[in-house]
Amino acid sequence: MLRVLCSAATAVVLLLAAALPVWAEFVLPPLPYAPEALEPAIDATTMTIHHDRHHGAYVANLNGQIKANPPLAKLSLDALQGQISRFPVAVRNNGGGHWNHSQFWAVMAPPGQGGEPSPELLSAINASFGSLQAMQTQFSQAAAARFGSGWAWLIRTADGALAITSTANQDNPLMDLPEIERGAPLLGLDVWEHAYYLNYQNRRPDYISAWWDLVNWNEVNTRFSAAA
Ligand code: MN3
Repeated sequence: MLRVLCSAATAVVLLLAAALPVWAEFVLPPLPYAPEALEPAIDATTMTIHHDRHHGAYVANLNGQIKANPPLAKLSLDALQGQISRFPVAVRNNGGGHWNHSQFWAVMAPPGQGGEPSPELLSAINASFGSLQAMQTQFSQAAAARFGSGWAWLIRTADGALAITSTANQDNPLMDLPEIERGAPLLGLDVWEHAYYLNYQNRRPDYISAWWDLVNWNEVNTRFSAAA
C-alpha cells in the first residue's frame, strides 16, 4: 500500500514538473582540472568549497531571480554583464559572481601548464606597462589594496591599451555601471577571503604572489586575441 502511494505521489510530482514553464537556466561549469591540481598555491579543500558551494550558490541564486526578471531567461551570461544596470542588486551580485568565477577557473592551470604570454600580448603589455614584471607588480598592488571583497583585473580598454583595475564585491569590468572602469577582461583574480583563507588566513599578499604560478597564459592570449 505504501509503495502504491509513493508511486502515485511520484507521478503527481512528475506531472507538475512537466506542466511548469521551462526556464533557460544558468549552469555551473565543472572545474577544468582536479581540485588538487593547483596545489600548493591553492589547496584542494579551498577549490572544492569555492567551486561547489560559493560558485554553486551564485548560479542557484541567479536562477532563483529568473522568475521575477523574465529577460534573464533570454540573455547569455556574457550579455547580461553589459546590461546589468537594468536589474536588481541580487542579479548584479549573483550574475557577476557566476561570470567572475567562470572566468577565474579558466585563467588558472596547474603549475607549469599555463604557457607564456604570446608575442602579441607581451608587446601590448610592454607598451602599456613597460614590462611583464611591471604589469604583475601593478596588478598585485591592485589586488592587495582592494578593501574588503572584490577582484583585480587586467583589461583591454576601448582604445586598445591594457590597464589594471579592481572591482568591489562581484562587479566586473563588463558591467554598465558608472563606478566601473570598463574593458574586456583578460585576467581576473578573486581576492575574497573565501578564495584563500584556509591556507593563507590574513596573508592576502602571499596568496597573490603564489597565484602567479597558476596563470593560464594560453587562455589570456586567447582573450587578448578575441578582444583585439
Ligand atoms: Mn570567489
